[in-house]
Amino acid sequence: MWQVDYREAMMKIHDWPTGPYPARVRIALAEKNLQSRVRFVTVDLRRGEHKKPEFLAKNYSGTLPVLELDDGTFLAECTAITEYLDALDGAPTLTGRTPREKGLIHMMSKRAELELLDAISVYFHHATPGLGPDVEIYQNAEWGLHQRDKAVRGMHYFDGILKTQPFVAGEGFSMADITVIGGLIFAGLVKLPVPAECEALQAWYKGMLERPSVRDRVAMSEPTGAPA
Ligand code: GTS
Repeated sequence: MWQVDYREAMMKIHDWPTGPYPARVRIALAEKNLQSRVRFVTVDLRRGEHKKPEFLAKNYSGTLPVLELDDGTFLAECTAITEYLDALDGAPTLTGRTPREKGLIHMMSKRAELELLDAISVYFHHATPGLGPDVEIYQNAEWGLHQRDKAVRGMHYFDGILKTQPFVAGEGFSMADITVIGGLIFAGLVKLPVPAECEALQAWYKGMLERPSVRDRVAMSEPTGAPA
């Protein structure tokens, strides 16, 4: 029986090029040097395409990004997709090599979602016009503002972490850094500044924005003129 060789097969990513969550997977792809193995399919968030039945059949949660494998498997959730991409070559660099590294990276990435990125997302969808009235069918501004304040506290937390170590989960760049980067990309989009006193977080982010995987994440899916 013919079997897909996951180490070689092409993949499809359903995403929105400038989105903060899609950025996480794009950064992971570039860190793993997998860009040439991927085709991007744009799902128009502002038109609510991610809430239509065709897309919900790919991801029940109705969120981006989604990785589609050659055998028809759909993987959602940035952490799950990153784990998959990181494991493909048998030499994980983003999700940890030792049990201790894996545990720390998972914990810090989850914390970056809870305390920063997801909180900013709730603020965006509830306390700002978000994706517009056709998509934002339920809004709770009080909850959104509460989450905005939580995100600012999260910035102070990660600033404290980065005062004591070079990366979010320790000595090396990992999925946890990517999640905080996603949070600060979203913060920039909703004009929620990193407090001036969070100097370690600001300095770390400046360095992160210079990493090629972060710098080139949107351009990754732009047409190159090469035959499709
Ligand atoms: N937990 C999910 C993950 O980690 O993948 C969250 C994904 C998510 O919220 N994605 C955003 C989305 O689909 C994409 S973007 O806003 O960053 O471009 N938002 C649309 C919505 O209606 O929630």
